[in-house]
Amino acid sequence: MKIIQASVAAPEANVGIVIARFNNFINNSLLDGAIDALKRIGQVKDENITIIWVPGAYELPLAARILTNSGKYDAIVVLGTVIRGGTDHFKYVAGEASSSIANLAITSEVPVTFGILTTENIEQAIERAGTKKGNKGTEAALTALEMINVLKAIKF
Ligand code: INI
Repeated sequence: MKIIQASVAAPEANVGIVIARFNNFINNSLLDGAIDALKRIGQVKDENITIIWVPGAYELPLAARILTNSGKYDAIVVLGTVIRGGTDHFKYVAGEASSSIANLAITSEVPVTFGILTTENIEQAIERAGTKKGNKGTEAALTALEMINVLKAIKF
């Protein structure tokens, strides 16, 4: 039996973080959580982390794709917050962002992790941005670190 499991230490990794400005009072906490996880847990060097701001969650996949295409990054962490409003806008923004990001990871073979909150209201978003329900940015960064090492172990 062969079992492959990876650690989250990736001291030589280059990581891109793509983050939306829309709802940035929440996204800044996701970013803090992601950077903390990359540096403190993953041992990623400060100079090997690149942060790209875009207007909203809808724009995240395009910027992430430019980064995966560049060949310079071992993983991309995507951060944003989509909060349900009075119309269907939420559905299109969140749906497009999530399916495009999933698709990008598969087609590029670069881990692109999903740190986008999709919530009913601001309170739920705050709970998931470093308060009682954890920090989705931290989670997305840890997942990126583990996937960097998983891919290293399974790629020939
Ligand atoms: N962008 C977000 O990141 N979160 C939202 O909650 C949101 N809502 O609800 O409208 C949002 N809209 C902007 C969108 O991402 C694009 O920037 C815009 O549609 C222009 O393409």
